[in-house]
Amino acid sequence: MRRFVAALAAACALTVSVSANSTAEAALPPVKFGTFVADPAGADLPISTTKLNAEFIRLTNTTTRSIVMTGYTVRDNGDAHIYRFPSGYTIGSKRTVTLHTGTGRNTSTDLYWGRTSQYVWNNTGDTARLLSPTGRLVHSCTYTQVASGTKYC
Ligand SMILES: [Ca+2]
Ligand SMILES: [Ca+2]
Repeated sequence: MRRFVAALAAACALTVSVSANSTAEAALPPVKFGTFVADPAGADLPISTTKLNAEFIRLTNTTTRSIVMTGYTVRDNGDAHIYRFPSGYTIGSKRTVTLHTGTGRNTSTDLYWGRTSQYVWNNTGDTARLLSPTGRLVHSCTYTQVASGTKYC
């Protein structure tokens, strides 16, 4: 009997942890940051398009519907750099887009900030923030200096 009670308690604990987990999932931001490469491998200088594009941050649409990103912005610490999504740009359900710092042709999977002479994400630490068209904070992610140069938001 005691063993049965213990097993029942374990089953209940499992149930609780599962439901806590689904609550956490429900609280996910509709669009959230993922891989954040603030300090790609190798020397920053001299600057090249390849190096600028090796610096990137990913965004994923966590919802079951497409989200039109018109008016959304990605900002760094102190709004020193502000990225505006192209008008009408849409991220499909569960899709991920990579926002590169440099220049290139925008596609459904890759976007380009358009910078040619400066990085966006400080190697010593920086905070990425995604703001809605009305200026509401949708998600933020802080990179603190690590050897890999990468934060998984
Ligand atoms: Ca950097
Ligand atoms: Ca910065």
